[in-house]
Amino acid sequence: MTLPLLYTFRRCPYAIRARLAIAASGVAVREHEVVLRDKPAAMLAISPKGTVPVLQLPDGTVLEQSLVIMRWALASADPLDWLPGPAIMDDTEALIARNDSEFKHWLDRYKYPERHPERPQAAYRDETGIILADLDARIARHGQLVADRATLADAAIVPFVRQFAAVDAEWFAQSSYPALQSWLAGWLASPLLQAVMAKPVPAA
Ligand SMILES: N[C@@H](CCC(=O)N[C@@H](CS)C(=O)NCC(=O)O)C(=O)O
Repeated sequence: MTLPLLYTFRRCPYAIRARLAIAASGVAVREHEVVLRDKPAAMLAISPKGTVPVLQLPDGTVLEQSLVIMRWALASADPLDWLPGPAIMDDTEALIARNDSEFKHWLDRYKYPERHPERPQAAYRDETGIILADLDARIARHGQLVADRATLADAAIVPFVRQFAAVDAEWFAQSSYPALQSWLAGWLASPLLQAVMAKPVPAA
């Protein structure tokens, strides 16, 4: 049986969220670990925009956005009940939209200050303060971002918070977001995130 083929990159937060949803669904896929500076011709042939993740289904359908891949996986099977019901749908969409626009914008500048020398690195970090405080308050209130259990929103956002926290782990550890810190620690320790972050076996 031919399995869907996922073009992925281990540390890419978009690819991580796709792998998380695939792992949560239990749907089997093959993975192709991409070298971003040398993308495979077969991937560019089906998805010329050249970003990962990309998922090619056995019928030839190509899914080229991480959120589309997440929803496809969870529509196939959702044993952990990650797909948001109507009560949390608006919150889920708003949180992910803010993450993928505003938070990602400041994260890129905080992570690569040398590419954005107009402002000091800490200024970029400070721009995320309102978002971090909101995430922290949500987790303190609900347990996870939008509910008392992990859902699509958590899986879609945690790879970006992981990346943010790693820029300056000492700063993150002493920051005033205790609920966010323990939420991230819980995810990092979870078998699901650990499984999707396992180092890929180099191709022979
Ligand atoms: N909107 C896309 C964004 C994916 C994306 O930007 N991925 C980055 C890696 S994290 C990428 O492939 N960049 C192309 C490159 O670096 O050449 C999605 O949600 O899948």
